[in-house]
Amino acid sequence: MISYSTLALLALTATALAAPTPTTPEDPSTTAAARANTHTIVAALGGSLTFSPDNVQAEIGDVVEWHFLAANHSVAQSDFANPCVPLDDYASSASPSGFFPGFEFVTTPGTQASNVFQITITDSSPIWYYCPQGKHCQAGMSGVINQRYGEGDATLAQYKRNSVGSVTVIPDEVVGEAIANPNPLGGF
Ligand SMILES: [Cu+2]
Repeated sequence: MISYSTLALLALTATALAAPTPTTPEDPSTTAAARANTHTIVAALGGSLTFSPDNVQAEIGDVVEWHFLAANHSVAQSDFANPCVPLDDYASSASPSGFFPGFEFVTTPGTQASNVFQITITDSSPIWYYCPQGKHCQAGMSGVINQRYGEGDATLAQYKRNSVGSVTVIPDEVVGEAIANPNPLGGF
């Protein structure tokens, strides 16, 4: 036999089950909080032989996107020890491993090239790069992503000093691809 108190408990349970779902939003997940960022680097801002900014800290999963102003610049990966030289160009490797999207960024004064170049950061190692046009690298047109700041670590300032006496090597192979500028109306 079901007592009155049991029936009351069942009714309470039914009420609780029928309660509306909470409408307050859940806390954002850590995945959403760690959403990837895009870091924009501009080549030849103000006509200078520079990348701006030339020293970027990026998280794994972030995108680094180079934009190019006049007249004809590009970007090639190197390493710290061999400034202005493509990564692996000096080694016996059969194929280059550093990025170089080619000279796909020619543009006229006052405009930015219709193409950009992107990489996605996959680890925390420093990435050194330079402009392989003419003697731009010797003039300081180089940069680093995720430079380390410990005692004795390689610095961009030292890379640029070492560049002065180096000879620029244009990569003999395109590695990576220029893409259409996803934000052509963005100014700098
Ligand atoms: Cu250049």
